Amino acid sequence: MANLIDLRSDTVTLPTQAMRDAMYHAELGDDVFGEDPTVNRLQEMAAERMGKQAALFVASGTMANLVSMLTHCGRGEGVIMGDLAHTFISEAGGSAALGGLYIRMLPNQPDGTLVPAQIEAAIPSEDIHHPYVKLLCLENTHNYCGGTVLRPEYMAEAAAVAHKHGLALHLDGARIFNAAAVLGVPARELAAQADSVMFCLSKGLCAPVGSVLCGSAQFIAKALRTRKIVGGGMRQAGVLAAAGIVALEQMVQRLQDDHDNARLFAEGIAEMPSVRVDLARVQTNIVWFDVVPDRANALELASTLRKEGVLIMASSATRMRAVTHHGIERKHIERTLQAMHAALAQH
Ligand code: TLP
Repeated sequence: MANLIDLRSDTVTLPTQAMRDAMYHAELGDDVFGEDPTVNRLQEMAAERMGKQAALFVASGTMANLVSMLTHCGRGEGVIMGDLAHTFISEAGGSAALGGLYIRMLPNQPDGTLVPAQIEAAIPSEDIHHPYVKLLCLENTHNYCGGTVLRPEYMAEAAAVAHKHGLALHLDGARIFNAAAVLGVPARELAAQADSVMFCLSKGLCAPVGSVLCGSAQFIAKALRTRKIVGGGMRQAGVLAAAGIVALEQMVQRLQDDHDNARLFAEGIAEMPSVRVDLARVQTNIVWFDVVPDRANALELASTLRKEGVLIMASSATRMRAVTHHGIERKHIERTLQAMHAALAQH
C-alpha cells in the first residue's frame, strides 16, 4: 500500500538512493580473506565512532550480541543481564543454544538500568558451587523499557562494578546513536567504559543489512573466529558495507527528527482516555503504551488501524509499540493520531 504509515519498527526503513548508488559502485573483495576494501573502511569508521581499536561487520544485531557473548565467555560461563534485555528476550536463546552460557538475570529498572548494588550482589564468589560469571550486558537505548537512555555517568558506575570483579562489559548499542543524539554527546562517550559495543546500521540509520561489533584489537581478532563459527563470514560483503558507510556519514544527524515525532505521537495519545503512556520514558524514537482493558483491545485496535493504512505493533491484548523513523513525518503522526481517535471511538 503506497500510503502505508508503518510504525512497527525502525527496522522497516529502506536504503536511501545514496545507499543504493554506493552499493552499486562499491569496490569489492573477499572479506573472509580480509580483502574487501569497503568492509575494511566501514570497520575503521565504526571503530573510530565507538572509540575502539577495531571492529567487525556482522549480519545482524542478534549476531553481534551472540558473537560478543561467545567471544567473552566459554561454555558454562555466565552473563549478567536484565530481564527485559533484547538479548534475553528476543534473540532466540542463542547464548544458551550455541554457547551453553548461564544467564544471571536481574530486574531491569523502568529507566533501563540495572541497580549497581544488585549487579555486585549477583557476581558469585570463588566457590566450587558457583558458576564463573564473565560478562555484564547493558542496552542503550533500552528497547523494552521504552527506548530509554543510559547516561555516561551510569555506564561508568556499572562498568566500575563489573571491572572491579574481573567481568567485561558488553553494550548492546543497537540504537546508541539515538541515545547520543538525546544526550548531545558523541556515541563513543557512551561506549567508553564498555569492553565491547555493537550498533545496528539497519534500524534508524536505514541501511538494508548489518551491525558492527567493536572492541580492542585482541577482542576483535578472537571475535573474527567466533563469527566464522556461527557462519557469519561473508565474501563480497562490501555491497552491504557500502550502505553502512552512507548510514554513518548521512543518517546519524537526522535522528532527532524521529525523537520529535515520537514525542508528538506520545503527547497525542496521552490525551486519549483509552490509552496510558508514561511520557517520562518517551526519550527517543520508541513509544510503548497500554490500552485500558475495559475500553479497548490492543490486538483489535492494531487490526482496525491496519485497515486505515497505519501499522502499529500489538505485543499483547493491552500493550502496543510505535517506532518513528526516516520517512515518517509530522503529517504521518497527525494522520495516525486521527486514525487512533476514530478507531478508539468505535470500540
Ligand atoms: N529489535 C527489533 C526486534 O527484534 C524486536 C525491533 O523491532 O526493535 N538489540 C536491540 C536493542 C534491538 O532492538 C534489536 C532488534 C536487536 C538487538 C537485534 O537486531 P537484529 O534484528 O538486527 O538482529
